[in-house]
Amino acid sequence: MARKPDRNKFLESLNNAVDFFEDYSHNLYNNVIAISHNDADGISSLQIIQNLLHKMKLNYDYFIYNRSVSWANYLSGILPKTPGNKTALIFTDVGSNLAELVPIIKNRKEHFYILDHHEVDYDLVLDELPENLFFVNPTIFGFDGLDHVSGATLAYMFAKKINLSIIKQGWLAVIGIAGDSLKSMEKLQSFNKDIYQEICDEELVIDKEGLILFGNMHNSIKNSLKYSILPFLNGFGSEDDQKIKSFLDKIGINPNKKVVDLDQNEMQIIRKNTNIKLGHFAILPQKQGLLKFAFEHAILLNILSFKNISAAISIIQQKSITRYAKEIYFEYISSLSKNLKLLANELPRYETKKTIFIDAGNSKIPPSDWSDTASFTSVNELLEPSKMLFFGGLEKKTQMVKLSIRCSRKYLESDHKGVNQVINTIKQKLGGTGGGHKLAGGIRLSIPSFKLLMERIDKFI
Ligand SMILES: [Mn+2]
Repeated sequence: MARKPDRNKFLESLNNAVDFFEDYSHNLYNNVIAISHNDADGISSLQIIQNLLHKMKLNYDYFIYNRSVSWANYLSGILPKTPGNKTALIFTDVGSNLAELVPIIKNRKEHFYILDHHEVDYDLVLDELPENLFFVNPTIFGFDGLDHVSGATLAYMFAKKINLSIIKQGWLAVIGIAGDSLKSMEKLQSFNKDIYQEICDEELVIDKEGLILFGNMHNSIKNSLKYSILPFLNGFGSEDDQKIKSFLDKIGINPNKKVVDLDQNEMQIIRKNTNIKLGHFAILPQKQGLLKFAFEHAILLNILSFKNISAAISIIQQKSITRYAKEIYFEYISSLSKNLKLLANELPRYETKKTIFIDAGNSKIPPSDWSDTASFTSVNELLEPSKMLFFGGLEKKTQMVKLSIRCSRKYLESDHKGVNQVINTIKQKLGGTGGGHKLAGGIRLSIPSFKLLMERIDKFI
């Protein structure tokens, strides 16, 4: 994984898939099924592919996969009853569970194109993949699926090779990048960086420099201090309006001024008095209000994907936000900042040499919020990045202990086991259900198993 990315080998595999798809779509395919993931990156990827299929005048259907059922179950409802090679399937931002998928694909005649940036769960020998599978995944060539290339970046690269005018849909790729990387734009690397540059050069997206208060870039400085989720500003986050207002009055900043309207001098003053940083963010010029801001647009899609997937798919095509979506967004952001404030200041914590356990079991944070609270704790580096975070506790409804487990990239760099490996070890030794990837995952355990885990936690890690 730490090996140097092999750009040429990866591009070769991408070009190979592109060539086959182009050839067959002229004379063989009469229908295409697009399947994507239920988050901002997945929905952006899907839109890019749909645009391409529309331009190619191909019939298509689309489906969203939320990983709650096995691929076998899911695909049994989607694949044609009589197998044939006139249907192609394109998976975007999903489909690297090859252990599950390869046996299914082997028994089908349809052609499968998988464009994914998640790590493969399988001892992959490229030459031994079924002939009807075109597998494009930069992580097998040493690229990082978060920092280097998003699902939408990959979909964009694929589609643009077939039809150059897809470049006009580049703003979709920027939403995907923002949603998956959760970083300001100057931190993009490799393919993400290259295509972001290209899309800015085409003026489809405008790159701006300013104070980074993600979650509320569209708002007044007063509200942004209160509801920024990246960074979460301990001391401002979820505090009383009056406290924030009087701070801004004291340093001579109009509390109602929009973050994007602050001048150099005002930004300088705010930076001197807080630890807010300057950075780059992306503006979508053809959209309005909150949707103008790529990061906020992506967060909205991530939220809607869980609550109401058809609203998510509809809003990515809209210029302006609906009242419904705006309310859901505000509710999400305000409870997240409230939860982060509780976590940073009040919740009981137990530390060992290598871990921090934060008990949310009897707190005001509902179990349905635990996973997102843990994720934003980790990306905000609110806790020592050299330790693995276990966040959760007793879930009253199920009488099981539910834990969200997170670690930072820094943590992995010093040769520690990733979250997925730790979860597998716990499952082997203590039972429970769960899974995840190297930075994030979750597990449910019985109360006695949890007690044993707490006693021996450093051994598991
Ligand atoms: Mn993705």
